[in-house]
Amino acid sequence: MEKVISNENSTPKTPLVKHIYTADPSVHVFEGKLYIYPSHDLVNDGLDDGKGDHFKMEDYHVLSLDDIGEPCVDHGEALHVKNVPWATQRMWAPDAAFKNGKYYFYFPAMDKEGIFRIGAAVSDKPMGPFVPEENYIPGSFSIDPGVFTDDDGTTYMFCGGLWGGQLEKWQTGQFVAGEEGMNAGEDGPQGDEPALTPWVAIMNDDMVTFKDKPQYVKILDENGEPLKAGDNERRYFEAPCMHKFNGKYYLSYSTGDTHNICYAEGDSPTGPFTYKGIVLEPVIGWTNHHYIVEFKGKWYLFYHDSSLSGGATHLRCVKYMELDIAADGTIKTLNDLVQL
Ligand code: FUB
Repeated sequence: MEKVISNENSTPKTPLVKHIYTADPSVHVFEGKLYIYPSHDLVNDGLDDGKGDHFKMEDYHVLSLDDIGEPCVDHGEALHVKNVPWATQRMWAPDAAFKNGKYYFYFPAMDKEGIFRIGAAVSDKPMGPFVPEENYIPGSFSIDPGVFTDDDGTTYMFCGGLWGGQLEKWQTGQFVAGEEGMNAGEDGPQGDEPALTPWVAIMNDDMVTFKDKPQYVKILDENGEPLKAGDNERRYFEAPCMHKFNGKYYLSYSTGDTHNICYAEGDSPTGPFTYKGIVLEPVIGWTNHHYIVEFKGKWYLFYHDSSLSGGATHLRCVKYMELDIAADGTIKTLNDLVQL
């Protein structure tokens, strides 16, 4: 693996690295450093056909920061689709975890039937390289695995994405092919019907299988009713992330076509969660995807935008900002209003 060290110190609202395009950050404190697990956007001439074909994503690089403000290190390729026996394409937003002395890397990819599944890969080191399992995690589907380990050691995987992420296709419990791209939402609930939500599964101790079938979480409004499918400003779309603050659990996520990062609060990691507000307003580019992490007593939001490529939706760059969280868990809304 070829290591590249940024020649600039990391600063808020600035791309962590500029020699490759990165997106969809997940961030963990391992061995006292911040390890960033992003997607890797490759240059692609394909037009945005609404199906996600403009995203050319076939491998992953792991980044790290010794400390906030230090230059970012790119540890090189950690996993490539060509080495994953069951996967064919679309290595989208990943996450990682540490247990039993091993590092686990989780990633969505399309299987040989064009269905998104979640894969697991293992390494002795936080930066990989990661050795993939022969098959995807049995029972997994859709995109954007977000992994959270609670103080009691239980690890949860949250997952799911609308439209190109195929969450609408699983409402019967089986994959049902249907509309694609921008029209995929027509296969899901509409208007006042309850919106779709991410699923959660508890990981077995082996960290590569689930204890039980995934269950959909509940995201409720201020009246205790499920958020509605037509409530595009607040309903779940993709990018689930869980953080724990003062004993409460916070599920944050992207609203997709309205481009917000929102959050909802619950008393248990499996919910129900009640909608609280916006963490990050829309950024340059269509997608908005983030991670919330505590490091050395401060909270940070890692996110991406398309500023480095001058606005190309499929060529993004990971950045960070410090988060302001009040004692009651309320998060102050942030924005990154880049002028291109
Ligand atoms: O990077 C590909 C997809 O775009 C991710 O899986 C979504 O979260 C969105 O950021």
